[in-house]
Amino acid sequence: MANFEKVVVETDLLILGGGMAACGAAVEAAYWAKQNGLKVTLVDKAAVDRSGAVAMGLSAINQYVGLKDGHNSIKDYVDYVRNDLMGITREDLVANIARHVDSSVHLFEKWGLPIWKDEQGGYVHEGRWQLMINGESYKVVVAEAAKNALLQSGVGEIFERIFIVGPLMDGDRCAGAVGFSVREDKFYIFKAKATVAAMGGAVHVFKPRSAGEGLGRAWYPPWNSGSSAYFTIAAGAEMTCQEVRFIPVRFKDAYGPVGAWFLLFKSRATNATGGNYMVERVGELEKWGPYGRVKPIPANLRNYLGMLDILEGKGPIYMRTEEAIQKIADTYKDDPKEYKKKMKELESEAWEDFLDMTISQAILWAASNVQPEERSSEIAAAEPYFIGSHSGASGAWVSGPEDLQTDDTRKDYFWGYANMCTVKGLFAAGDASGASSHKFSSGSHAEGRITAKAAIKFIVENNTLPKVDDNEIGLKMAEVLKPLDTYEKHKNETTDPEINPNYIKPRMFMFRLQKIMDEYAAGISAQFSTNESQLNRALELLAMLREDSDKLAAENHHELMRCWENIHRMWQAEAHVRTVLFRQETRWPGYYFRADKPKLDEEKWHVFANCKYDPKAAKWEVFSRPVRHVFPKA
Ligand code: SFD
Ligand code: AMP
Repeated sequence: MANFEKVVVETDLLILGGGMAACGAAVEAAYWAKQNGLKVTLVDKAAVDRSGAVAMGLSAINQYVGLKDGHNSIKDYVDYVRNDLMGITREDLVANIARHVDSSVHLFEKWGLPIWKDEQGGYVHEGRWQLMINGESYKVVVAEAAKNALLQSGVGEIFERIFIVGPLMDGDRCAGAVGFSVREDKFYIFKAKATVAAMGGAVHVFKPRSAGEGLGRAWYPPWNSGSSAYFTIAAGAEMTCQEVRFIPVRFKDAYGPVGAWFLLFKSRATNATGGNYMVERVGELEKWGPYGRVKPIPANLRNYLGMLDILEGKGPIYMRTEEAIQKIADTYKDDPKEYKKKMKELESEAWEDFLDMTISQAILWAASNVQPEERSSEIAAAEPYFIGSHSGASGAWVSGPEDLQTDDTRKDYFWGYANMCTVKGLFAAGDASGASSHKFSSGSHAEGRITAKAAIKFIVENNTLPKVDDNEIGLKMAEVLKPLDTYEKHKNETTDPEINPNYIKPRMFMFRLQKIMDEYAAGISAQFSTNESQLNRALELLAMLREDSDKLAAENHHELMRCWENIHRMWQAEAHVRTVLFRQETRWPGYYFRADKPKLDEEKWHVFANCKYDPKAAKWEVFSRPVRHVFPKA
């Protein structure tokens, strides 16, 4: 076996990940740990300052309820999320985040994040729930507060560049995690009384549009690879909404955001013939039950109307940037000086929107001579991602807060500690927790805070370090490092290290996974459409892929990480395919279409589709759970 030093770390609370949810968890945990004399350990595969989805920055905070201004209520937000997710959402979880999110935003501002202000000193809204920010350094600001909270209070420690592979278990209780350094020959064993999984969602499970040297360019950051899903599945936790992937419509090829264009600049998107699918196809919305009639129209239905244009050969679809800018500037047309000033301002806002969060889109505009005030830009539906914090919903099935349960929901949605999975001592937040979409960066931070507080309560009430069998640790270490051994053993049996009959490199393995998902599980090549036979074929091919995962080979630390990232993706893929197969209807056209079950079926399928893997029996179970209301329906 590869010669790695074994490092054992004992702690009270273990926070896995260093993104928005983990940073929220760190701030809250530091406070409660100090009160209770506990230790907190945060582990990130990267450097907290720039890790996760917010690494490049963001141009907006997408969840701000504004309770203080009295414009919106918590119920308003719950109604919005329920409708956007076509009726399938955990209202207790959404409401819990909604009532805490504003305070996370106020903290961001206090820590130095510039939020746009209007002339009266109020926040500039992009849309009803979204605030405009100068967010290039958003993650650095949030990370600094998390690091200060943990390190200055003396309760915490932070490990960076440690890739977490999977859970440690003590019977039915989570006992911590194992991982390895991506820089040094060290294998880490973290033993903890409670563990928070906050390792983001997953990208590159599906074949991306990008090819060749652009391959790493996707909407979602390439380093979030399904570790949260794998961790919770491997611990035996119940998962939810694994079918609810997210497909963002983005500026084509560099994936620039569209929110500011649609909401702030009030832009239209039109097809090759100048038609507006949102107007011309409005009749289609009638087919999608009550959800087709709400405002805003759910994200998947907006996608779907555009996709119908593409299917009918009416592409490309263009964001009419030039028209939107002109329309706003026209309100100043009687004052040439003001008009010129406004045009300059709008032009710079357009560029800043990309420079704050998707720099490559600004580079693509520059490289292809696009001036947004003069020329439209193509938009397109991206490949599917798993991001339960945005407009998808996949994640672990977690307990809601006690005070938001009704007599009806208490039995199904509550088991003691907010955001605890169905596995004792294991908690999930941000993309790691499911059925609570539209939390975005701010809501994920708030959910991290909620989760850490509950996890500390769990520790105080269950204050024993779980036992971990040394034998099990030895087996895990051998399993984790195996790709290095496989490479060493067989590296000389080929003239090209990339191709060898005795092993498979992680890059090739990823291509194989992506091809299966793309062609059989409603990826881009399949026009986001699938059916029962295709899904069963995907499962056959995934089973063979799983067999071959035993032969993954790594030349160095970096490739070892790539091996495990792809194993994590493969498990996310399987949970997805099994759940799409289970749900016998089409509920989210625009995310995926079950061509053999092409209609919404409110009577039978107004339920959550949950799944669970039993690691001992090596068996999946997929089943439904009721959708119950905490608030009266809108
Ligand atoms: O509009 C391991 N999001 C946006 N939110 C907003 O509020 N405003 C926006 O403007 C947003 N836009 C946006 C957004 C996301 C993306 C990808 C883009 C644009 C391009 C959503 C938020 O970013 C998202 O909701 C939150 O970041 C979710 O928080 P969290 O904590 O669940 O995930 P994370 O921040 O990505 O952090 C993950 C962490 O896990 C680490 N990690 N650590 C150890 N071991 C492993 N195996 C690990 N695997 C991962 C990561 O390093 C990271 O620290 S808009 O365009 O949509
Ligand atoms: P995006 O850039 O698409 O991630 O959008 C940012 C925010 O605006 C998210 O909260 C989206 O749900 C929302 N959004 C984007 N486009 C629209 C639209 N056409 N109508 C309503 N909300 C939108």
